[in-house]
Amino acid sequence: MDREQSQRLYTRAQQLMPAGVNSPVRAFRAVGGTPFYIASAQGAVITDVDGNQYIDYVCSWGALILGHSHPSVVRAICEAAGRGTSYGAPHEGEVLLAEEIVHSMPWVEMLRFVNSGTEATMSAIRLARAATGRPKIVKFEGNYHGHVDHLLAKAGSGVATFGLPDSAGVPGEITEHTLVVPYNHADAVESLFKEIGEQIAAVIVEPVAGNMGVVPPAPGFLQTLRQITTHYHSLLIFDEVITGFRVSRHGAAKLYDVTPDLVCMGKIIGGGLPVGAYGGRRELMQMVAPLGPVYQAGTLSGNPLAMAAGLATLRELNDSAYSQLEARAGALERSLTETTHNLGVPAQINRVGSMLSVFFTDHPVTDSESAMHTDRQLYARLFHAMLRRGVFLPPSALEAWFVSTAHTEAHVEQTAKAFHDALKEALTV
Ligand code: KE4
Repeated sequence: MDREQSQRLYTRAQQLMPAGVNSPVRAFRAVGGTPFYIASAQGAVITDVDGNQYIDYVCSWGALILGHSHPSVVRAICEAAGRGTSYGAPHEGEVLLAEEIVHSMPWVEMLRFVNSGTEATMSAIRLARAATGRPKIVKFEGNYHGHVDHLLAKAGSGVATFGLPDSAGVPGEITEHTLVVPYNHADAVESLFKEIGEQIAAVIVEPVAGNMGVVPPAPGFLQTLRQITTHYHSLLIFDEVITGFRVSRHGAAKLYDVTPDLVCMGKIIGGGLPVGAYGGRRELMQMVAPLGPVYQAGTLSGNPLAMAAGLATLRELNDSAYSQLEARAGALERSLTETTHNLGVPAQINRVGSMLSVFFTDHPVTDSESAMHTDRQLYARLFHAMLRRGVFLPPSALEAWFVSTAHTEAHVEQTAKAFHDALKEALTV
């Protein structure tokens, strides 16, 4: 596979940007090798600068649920651009997209658009701390909520696992109010709240984890978080940056019948353009400036092109779209399961709707520890063997594969055949 043009661009990029990329996972460090450079993308297929084509299961990390360059989305962006690219003032597009989201998630009585998932979670936590007057935040190992300082925390030792910085440049004082507990371990949350519940402003959780690979909530886990936070007058924040409009038209909250106090969104609601949002109960959101004392702002928040792309995307997401996503992702899961079984490779496939992960292990993957203790070297070999066969998987075993409405039965069949051959090859190395 010729990668000459990609290599040339990568050499230039490395002089200009850290590791030549604008987000770490794109550098392929988790799987080795060097990234290819994309020239164009259409539907489920991307084309690199050397003309190689790949069926895409990254889909801009979940944002492109309709696939690349969907005609309705492109048309909406072009029409919006003709009316101006940014106003720094209110416009109808913000109202239309907000109405579309609130209509789909009635527990979101009011929301604020921002420019990324990170901004959404950062703002939701600031709001939760203001609303409760409490400093501490509970997050889960393996959950990622963007690169805001106080959420770049890893578990310390002991029950009250005060967060330790998980990045250089984050002082311990910043993460000491961040408590990190294992995902799907409701008992650890209960113990923590018994100990210091009156200091805890909120629990933030990925209702379906996507950042340690896909890990569904254990039965009753989300319900227990809801009961505990209600009992201790803390807030429950669902980080639905991935799952919002992914696992259902109404997000994970409806799927699992648990209503959070605040929800963070991103990715799909921007249709591939930079959009995040946070929202929830009206009395909470009315604390946000300029109505209330919680300051949050953004030059490009509610950008007209991004609003148009998000609205065009959500308007395509009807029941038949979700039925198709379920059919395609289910067929993919069955083919992957059949291959790993036939080849005698221990594997766990976790799937919720059109997001899934393949873990090479003989034990269930239910939290960060079990996700980390899988054969990630085999995944790395599989990744490159699939790339050589024209299939682009996420360049990390701890990320989600995404299926879009642009993935056809033929794409799934091609992927299944590639997976069989690639896994056999990866096993022989
Ligand atoms: P952004 O700031 O990257 O838009 O969103 C942060 C974020 C928040 N919450 C969840 C559940 C997320 O998954 C993310 C970002 N996801 C990663 C990959 N899983 C984006 C890819 C990247 O970092 O390049």
